Amino acid sequence: MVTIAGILCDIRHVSPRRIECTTRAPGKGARLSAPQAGNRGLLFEVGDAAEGFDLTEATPGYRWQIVPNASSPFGFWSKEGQTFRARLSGFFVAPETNNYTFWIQADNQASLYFSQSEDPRTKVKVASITVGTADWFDSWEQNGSEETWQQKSPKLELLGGARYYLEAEHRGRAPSSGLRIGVQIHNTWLNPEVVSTYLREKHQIQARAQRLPEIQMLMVSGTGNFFLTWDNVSSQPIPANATAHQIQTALEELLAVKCKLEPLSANILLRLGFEQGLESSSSDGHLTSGTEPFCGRFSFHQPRHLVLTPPAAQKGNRLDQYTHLCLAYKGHMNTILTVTVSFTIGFQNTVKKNVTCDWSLAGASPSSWQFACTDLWKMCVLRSTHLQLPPENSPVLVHQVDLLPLSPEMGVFYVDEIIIADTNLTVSQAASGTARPGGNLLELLSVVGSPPVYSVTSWLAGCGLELPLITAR
Ligand SMILES: [Ca+2]
Repeated sequence: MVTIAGILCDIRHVSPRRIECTTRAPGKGARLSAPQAGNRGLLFEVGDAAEGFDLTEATPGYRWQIVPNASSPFGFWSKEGQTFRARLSGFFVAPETNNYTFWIQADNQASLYFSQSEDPRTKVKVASITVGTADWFDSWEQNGSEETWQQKSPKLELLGGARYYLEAEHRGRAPSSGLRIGVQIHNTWLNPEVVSTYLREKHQIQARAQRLPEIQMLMVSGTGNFFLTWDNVSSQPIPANATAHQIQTALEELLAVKCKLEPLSANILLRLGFEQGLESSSSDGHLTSGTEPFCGRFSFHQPRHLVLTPPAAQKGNRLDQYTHLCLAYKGHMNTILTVTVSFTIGFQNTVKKNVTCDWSLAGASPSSWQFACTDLWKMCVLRSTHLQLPPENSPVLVHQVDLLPLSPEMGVFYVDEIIIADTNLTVSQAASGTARPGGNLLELLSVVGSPPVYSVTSWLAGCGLELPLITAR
């Protein structure tokens, strides 16, 4: 059976290459002007339609051809520099009942229309790109306020053997690599093992979270002192008429990791715990209370360059007295700390010298803290070959110590408890006395109010849950 424009055509002669037939009178509702399904391939039309004008047969330079693939023919528009408008239209016959997705790819603005029937009048826009893309999965889809960007259609349920009208429009300037329409069939046995040209769609998932604090109301009545308890850790006595700041300090104390320095006899020139900011140092890293510190509540994250300036550094501190540099660290294995010591030799000598040496931080791990000391005098100054050794009894005065952590992959790196002292020492964490309410690390805490009612606002690190109540006794 042969139909032309949906009208039955009586066959007069059939040869392997040719069918001759005569159409019957068109019935009511026949669409004679619209495209009709039947041909193989798609109709490709192009013309130099100006902005805002449709592409029709009357368009200057209009031409057409039937193309065997769902793409513009190669070199379709030869007038270089000329703006053009092109269209691919035709029918998609679903090879089986399944879900399909249509894609477009073009080097300039393009849109794809699809009709759930053969009728072009019911076409709707299913995909569009506002600028060119080099490949099928080049760009993330956007459906924001500013622009719609959709290189693919929604998933369409199509019936096997049914014919669907589709049309793609393309605007650009010659020379152009044209427009392509792609079809993706879902629920298929075709996979990367079977099809060498298999393309994997990429997905971008954007997640947003709103972080809210935990707020607890604390009511204190009576006179004398009371204690606050959180996670079985109790505070120092707090007066009943305490200010919000006093309450805050007491709670922060509960959350701090307690540490012990040994030996007690050690003379300390500089101790940097990052609890009060950078103190006598400068760096490009940042203070954080969002991860477990070594001591206190804060540690220092990702310093690429940390400059330690011991007190009275203008005059200098005697390196032969304060020989040891100690610190707690957490980070990538094989982290090396490059230490530069700036110093002068002798009281008269005003020429500053630098000596740089590497300190390999043994046993570094991104999950646990280590504490270690090095002898700057032995490791850096005495070992330095290019340095003339200072004469006996002539002091080496240190003005500045620069730390540059070097890691094979500069991943996580934290430091805490940086100490310059006269001897090898250790800082160790106390086994108890640190509150982690409900297992949570608290990044930030603030207390407002006045006796007898206070409001305690807690920001949990890493979006923790289940913060138990503070109790007052
Ligand atoms: Ca600290």
